[in-house]
Amino acid sequence: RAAAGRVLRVGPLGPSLAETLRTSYDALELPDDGPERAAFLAAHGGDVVAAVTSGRFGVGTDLMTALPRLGAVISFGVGYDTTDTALARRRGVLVSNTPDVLTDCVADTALGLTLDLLRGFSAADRFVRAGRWPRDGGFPLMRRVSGARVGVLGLGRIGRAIAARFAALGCPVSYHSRRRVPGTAYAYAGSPEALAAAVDVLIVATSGGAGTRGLVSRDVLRALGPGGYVVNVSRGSVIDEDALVEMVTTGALGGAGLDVFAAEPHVPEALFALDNVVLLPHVGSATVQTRAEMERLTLENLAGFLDRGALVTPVPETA
Ligand code: 8YV
Repeated sequence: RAAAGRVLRVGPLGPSLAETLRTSYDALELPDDGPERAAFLAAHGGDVVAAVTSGRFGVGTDLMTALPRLGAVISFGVGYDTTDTALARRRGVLVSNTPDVLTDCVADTALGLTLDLLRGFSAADRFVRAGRWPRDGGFPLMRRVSGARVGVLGLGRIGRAIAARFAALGCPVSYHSRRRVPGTAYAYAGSPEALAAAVDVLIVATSGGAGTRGLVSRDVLRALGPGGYVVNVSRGSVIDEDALVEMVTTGALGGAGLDVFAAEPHVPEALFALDNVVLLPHVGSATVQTRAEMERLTLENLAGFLDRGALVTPVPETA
């Protein structure tokens, strides 16, 4: 084996992945934050060569510092903003994620959230279940999706899959990314604000982390306006959530479809009573098929590191 030492599981992960880590790798399990964790790290921190985690937990600065022999952070999921990649790079710690295998499911989620938000399907379902159809007559008219102007913020792998879905609905698609993406026919907007001003629906598909925190600011939401909608399948941190809550409540923003939130699993309760928002519990990649692929890729990265000292899908920062 290229790396002799213990595997550490950070965060619960899925039951089947946790089971494999326990039975095939005799993995250690990081206790919840508190005195128990400190004692655990003092006893075992020096044995750990690989940590398996997810974007929800990650290996941040403090934990990485407590693992002096760490050689790899293997993250389940495409986003790894909770892992300190700058420190990892300085220390020569490799980091992997699970790209590509979840692209279609996350793009499907963006499409589904948009259809639900503009057409009011979840709200209409609540209307029927409450027995209101015979009492109140028909449901109010909603907003057409086909042909609506769609802006994708972050035209990476997932952003492109989202764009292709909306292009198929006859929606004019434009985008903003840090850089222009060569070889696409979609119109480029020079800033998030310019993009928001030009579209009916703004779909957030950037990566999370410090570089995109608050990118969808109050000004960007204002540019979207009362007739505009925002959909987020990225990270809650990308949107100014306080501004969003205020603006969907007052009608300064038309509506929001959200799969991710600033402080998951807590969702601002002010949103619960609103019919112009659709709220999902971070299910972008949550299908049996995709989660199985993510798990397979996670275990391939772990085996690659332990056997050959190489990851299958390293992230660009530490590749
Ligand atoms: C999570 C995600 O990884 O891939 C991502 O970045 O946000 C999800 O797929 C998954 O929920 C496990 O935390």
